[in-house]
Amino acid sequence: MPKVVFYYFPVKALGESARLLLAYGGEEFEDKRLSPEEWKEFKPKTPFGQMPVLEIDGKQYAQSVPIARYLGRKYGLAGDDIEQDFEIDQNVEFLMDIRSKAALVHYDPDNEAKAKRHEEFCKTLYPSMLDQLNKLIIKNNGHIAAGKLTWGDFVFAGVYDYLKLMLQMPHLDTKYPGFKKLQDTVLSIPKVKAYNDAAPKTDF
Ligand SMILES: N[C@@H](CCC(=O)N[C@@H](CS)C(=O)NCC(=O)O)C(=O)O
Repeated sequence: MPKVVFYYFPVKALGESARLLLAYGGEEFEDKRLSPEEWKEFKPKTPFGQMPVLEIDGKQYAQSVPIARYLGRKYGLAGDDIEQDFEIDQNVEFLMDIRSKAALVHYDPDNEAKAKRHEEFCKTLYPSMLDQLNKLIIKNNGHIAAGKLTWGDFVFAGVYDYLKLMLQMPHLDTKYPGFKKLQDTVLSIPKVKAYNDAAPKTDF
């Protein structure tokens, strides 16, 4: 059996998709949730000085979306052909675009600029992007792409709470019930549920 170690901070954010996928694949893995001190020591040993990092028998895999794509392929959660593979990549990238915009605001250290940009994005950006995402999910029978369960759904399920936090939209579930439903679809898969029930509870 390979030795699998997954390294991330003690939150879901960009790390949860891989944890959910490893659980789906029935992979036994060490779920290393590093403290700031541990991270300081580990950072120079990672490919890009960032986490998440997946390690399989000593080989490191970095970047959250490529890790999810890799695990998805391994566990039969890719598209049926290159057209579907493209669609999954495309729609996950769009989800990540929303995350990047929200992160610009969330991590702005200047509170005044942060409030101003949030207001601007709430008017000019978020509504159309979120509507577009909602339409994609409706068109794909409650999934992010390809009309079926794929690794892209795990990216969505893993990052959704973090997205709500960064968008400052705790009530997003009410406006777009399909978002929560998609997260629940993934979290209710028996092996994923078993992982999730036992995992440390974090807000995002
Ligand atoms: N594109 C990368 C971004 C990774 C990233 O931003 N990681 C952050 C945590 S979410 C990090 O490691 N921050 C600590 C640091 O840069 O020292 C991915 O998707 O994996």
